[in-house]
Amino acid sequence: MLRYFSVSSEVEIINEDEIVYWEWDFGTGDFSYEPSPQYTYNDYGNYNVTLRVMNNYGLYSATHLETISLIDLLGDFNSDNHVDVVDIVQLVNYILDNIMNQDLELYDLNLDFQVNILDIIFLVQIIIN
Ligand SMILES: [Ca+2]
Ligand SMILES: [Ca+2]
Repeated sequence: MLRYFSVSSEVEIINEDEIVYWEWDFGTGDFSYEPSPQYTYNDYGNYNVTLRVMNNYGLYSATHLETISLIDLLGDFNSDNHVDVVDIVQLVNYILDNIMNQDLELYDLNLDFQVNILDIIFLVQIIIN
């Protein structure tokens, strides 16, 4: 369940040419001092990512804070970053419209190689939890 998060230091506070120091705090106790680090989170959740930079005169910027949400998108059939009743409707429509069991990889949530009512139940449980 690794989720990959890429950040870049496009901060308007200081002219980028003058920045000599970057301090990223990924909200996990891990830091990076690269201009555009890549960081992998081990768990889903909300993380406060902060960036502070220093220019060549030794002046620090204000801390730039962004909260990122890493969520499990299993069951997000319409790719709107939410797993909700709209996805249930899409799954129900799929089951009603298709008897060939195509797109198993997408719709077979409980991995029994069939797309049927059990997958709807599985999806409902995802949403409830
Ligand atoms: Ca969705
Ligand atoms: Ca299934």
